Amino acid sequence: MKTTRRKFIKNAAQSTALATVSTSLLFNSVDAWAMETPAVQFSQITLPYAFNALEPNIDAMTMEIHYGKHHAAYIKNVNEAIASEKISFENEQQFFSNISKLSAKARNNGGGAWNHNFFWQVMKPNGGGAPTGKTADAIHGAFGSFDKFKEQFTDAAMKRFGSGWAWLVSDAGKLKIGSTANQDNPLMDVSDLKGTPLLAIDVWEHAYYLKYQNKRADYIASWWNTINWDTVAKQL
Ligand code: MN3
Repeated sequence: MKTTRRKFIKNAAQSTALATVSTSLLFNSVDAWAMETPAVQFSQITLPYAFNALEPNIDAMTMEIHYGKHHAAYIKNVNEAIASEKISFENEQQFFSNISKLSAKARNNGGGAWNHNFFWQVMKPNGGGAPTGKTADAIHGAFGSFDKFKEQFTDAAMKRFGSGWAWLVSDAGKLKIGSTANQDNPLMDVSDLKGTPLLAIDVWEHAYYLKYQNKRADYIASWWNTINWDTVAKQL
């Protein structure tokens, strides 16, 4: 995004320069401006479906509070941390791969901001079932069968003690299942599990307690009916 913006400014400067005499002045000021590239900012994606669209698997009130309160707060708080701590990383990738150098506020809220944007997109109304095409091939290749994959992923989600996430990642082309605590994710330098996230489930109690109370297993079983395999395929 920044490169694009910088290019745009350069292009604008170049075309302006053709029509003006103060070419060098203009270029100097543009270069000075471009040196101070803005730090990464997080923004909340628009939820790609209605709050009630994942019913009966995930209830509307949970979605409304989860998206509107929890996720919105992570976004606000990470951007506050970026400003107040003068964090200068230019993009999400740099931000997460240097997370060990940042504050707990930046780490927890940065993870929360990114993880939920991803989570909303790996779900859809009338989702679920088994993947097809290259996703099916990759899963069968790595885990033997879709059922074995499902079992292993569910196990990771069940065994994450306390709050956290379970993930399917591609680590240099190798598919792996694991989990992270709190709002950590596999993009973070502090994470044992590393790779490009393909699929994730939020197992914080706020993700399911209103409907499922303490029954995390029931939530996970229902969540399989929401998976948007198109999103998974796009990350592969
Ligand atoms: Mn959550």
